[in-house]
Amino acid sequence: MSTETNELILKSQYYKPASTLTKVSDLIADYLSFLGVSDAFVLTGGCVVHILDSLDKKLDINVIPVQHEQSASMAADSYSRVKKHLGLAIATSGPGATNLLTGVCCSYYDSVPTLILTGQVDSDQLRRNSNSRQIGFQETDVVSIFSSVTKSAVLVDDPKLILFELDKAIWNCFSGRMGPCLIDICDDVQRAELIPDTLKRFRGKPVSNIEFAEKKSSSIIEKFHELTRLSSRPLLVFGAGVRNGNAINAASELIQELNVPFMLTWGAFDLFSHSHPLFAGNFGVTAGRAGNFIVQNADLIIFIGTRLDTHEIGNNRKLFAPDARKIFIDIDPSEVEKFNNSDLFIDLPIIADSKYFIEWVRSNKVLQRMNIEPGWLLFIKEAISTFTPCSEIDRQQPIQVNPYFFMEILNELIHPNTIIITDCGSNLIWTMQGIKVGPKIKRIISAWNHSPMGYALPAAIGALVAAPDSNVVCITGDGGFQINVQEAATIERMGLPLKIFILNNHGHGIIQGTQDQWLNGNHVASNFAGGLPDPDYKEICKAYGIPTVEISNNSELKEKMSMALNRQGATAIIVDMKNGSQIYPKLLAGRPIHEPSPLLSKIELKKFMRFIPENSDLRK
Ligand SMILES: Cc1ncc(C[n+]2csc(CCOP(=O)(O)OP(=O)(O)O)c2C)c(N)n1
Ligand SMILES: [Mg+2]
Repeated sequence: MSTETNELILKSQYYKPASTLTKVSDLIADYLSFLGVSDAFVLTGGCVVHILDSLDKKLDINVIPVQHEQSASMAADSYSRVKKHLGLAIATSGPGATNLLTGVCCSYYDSVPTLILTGQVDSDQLRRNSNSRQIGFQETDVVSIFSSVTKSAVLVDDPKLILFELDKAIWNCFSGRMGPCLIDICDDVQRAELIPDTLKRFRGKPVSNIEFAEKKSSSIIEKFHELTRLSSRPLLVFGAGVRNGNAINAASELIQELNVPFMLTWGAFDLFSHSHPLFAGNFGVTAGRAGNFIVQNADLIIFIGTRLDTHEIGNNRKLFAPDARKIFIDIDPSEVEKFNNSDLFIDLPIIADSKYFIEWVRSNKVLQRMNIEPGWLLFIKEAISTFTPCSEIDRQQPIQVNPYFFMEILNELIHPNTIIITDCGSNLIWTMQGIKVGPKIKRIISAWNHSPMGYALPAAIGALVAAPDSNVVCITGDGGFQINVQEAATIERMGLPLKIFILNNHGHGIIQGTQDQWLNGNHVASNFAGGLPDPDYKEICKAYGIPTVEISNNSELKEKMSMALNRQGATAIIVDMKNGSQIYPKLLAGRPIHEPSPLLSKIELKKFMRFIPENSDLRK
C-alpha cells in the first residue's frame, strides 16, 4: 500500500459527517467531495437521478455524461491510473449496471482503484431470496454479477449503512493490491433523510509486511546471498506493482546502486526512459526478439511487482528462462502461491509491497553489487541494436502505411508531456514494440490484462480529464474504434483536443494472424471477405463533428502526422494500412519466447543464445 493511497484512506477516516438532517445522496456527494474526487463519469437513469443531482450541486465535482456505461467505467479506470486518485463511474440499475462490467474488469485485472456506484430498485421491490427472477423493473442482482471482478461489491438497502459502506469501499480500493469496488444503492436509500453523524463507520486494519519483515528476514538474506553469489548475468524486472506501490524512486536508486540491467513489463513500460544505459527492453509472447533473447540468457532474475502472466512467459512455462534463478516479489499472496507445484520454479518467492521490499533490500545491503561478466552488458546492447522494430523494408513499403514505420515517426514527432492510450490487437502490439519512452512521454496506458477492444477511446477521455494539461494520443484499431465510437460525441461535446489515430488495416488484423496459423487463413468474421464491414471512418467522424486527417502511404506520413499533432482541437487521423497488416515477429503456440517466426538461422540463434549451454532445454 502506497503513501498516497494511504492518504486517501486516512482522509476518508477524517470525514466529519454533518449533524443536521441530510439527504443520503447529498451525503454521498459530500463524502466524495471531501475525498477530493472532482470528476464522475456517468450515464443517467431512473435509479441514479438523486445521486447525480447531488453531485451536480457540488461545485467541485464535474458530472461527465458519456454515451455508454462501458465508457464510464473505462474512463474512470484510466482517470485513476493517470491521476493516482479515485476513478468514479455511476450508472443506473439493470442494463446501466451490466454495461459497466467490461470497464470494471479492466480495473480489477490491472489493480486500478475505482469506485462504481449503481442505482438499484427501491428496497421493497428487491427479489431478495425469492425464486422470482425480477420484482422491481430493471432489477438485477448486480452484487452477484460484479463480485468476482471487484474487491468488494455490496448492496445498500438500509440508509444507515451508507457511510460504513463508503468507508469500506475506499479502504478496499486502496489497501493491499488495489482494485475496483462497487456499491449498489437502492433508490429509496438515496432519497432517505437522516442525521449523518450518528451513522456507523468502518475502520480497516493496516495491511502489514510484518510477516516478511520479522519472521523471515534473516533466512531470506541468506537465500539472497546464496542466489546472487554465483550470478554473472543478472536482470531486474519491474512490473506495474512498482508504480502502484509508489516505489519508482526506490527502484531507480536500486538500479543505480546495483548497476544491474533492468527490463520493464508493459504495465510498467513508462517507468523509466528507454535510453537509460541499463534498460534491457521487454519480453513476452508479443515482444520483439531482443528482449526475449536477453531474458532467456540471464542467470538470475529478480521480478518485482509483476505477476508473470502467460503473455509474458509463454505457454510453455518450462522453457521460460530455465537457466535463471528466480526471485519473485508480489504484494498479493495468491500471485506468489500460484507457483507452488507449477512448471515455473521460483527459487525465492516473497510476499511484500514493492516499496517496502526495495527499501528493505537497500537498507540491509541484501543485494551487493554482483560480479557481472563484461560480456553481459555488451550482449544486451548488441541484441537491442540488432533487432530493431522497424526495418529498411518497412520504411520502403511502397503502398499504404507500414505500422512499424508509423511508430518510428510517432516517436520522432510526439509532443512533450504526452500520454499515449492504446487499444487491443495488433495496434496495441505495434505500439508496445515500437514506442520509445523518453522525456516527451509521460505515460503509456492500455487495459493490459483484460484488453477489450474499445478501451482506448473512452480511456483517452478519462486521461485528458485527469490531466488536462497533457497531450493525449489515442491509438486504436479500426475494429476497436467501432466498439466505443459513440464517445466521439462526448469528445466533441466536451471539446477535448484528443489526437485519435485509427490504424485502419480494414479488419480484425490480429485475429487474421491466428486464423492463418490454425485455420488455413479462413478469415471468417475478421475481414471484409469474411463478412465484416469496412466503413468510411472519415464519414463516421464527420457525423460526430470530429475533423479528420487521412494518411495513405509512408511518404506522406511525416508531414501529415506533424500537421495533425499540431492541430488545436480533437482530430482523428485515419491511417490506411495494408489489409491484414501483421505483427512481426510472431510466436507460434508452444514455442519458447525466443523462437518467434520467422525462425532465425541456426547460426544467428546460436549467437544470441550464446550464454546458454548446448545441453540446456532451451537449445533442443
Ligand atoms: C471486446 C472484445 N471483443 C473481442 C476481442 C477479441 N479480439 C482481440 S483483438 C481483435 C481484433 C481487433 O481489431 P482491430 O481493433 O481492428 O485491431 P487490429 O488487430 O486490426 O489492429 C479481436 C476481435 C477483444 N479483445 N475484445
Ligand atoms: Mg484492424
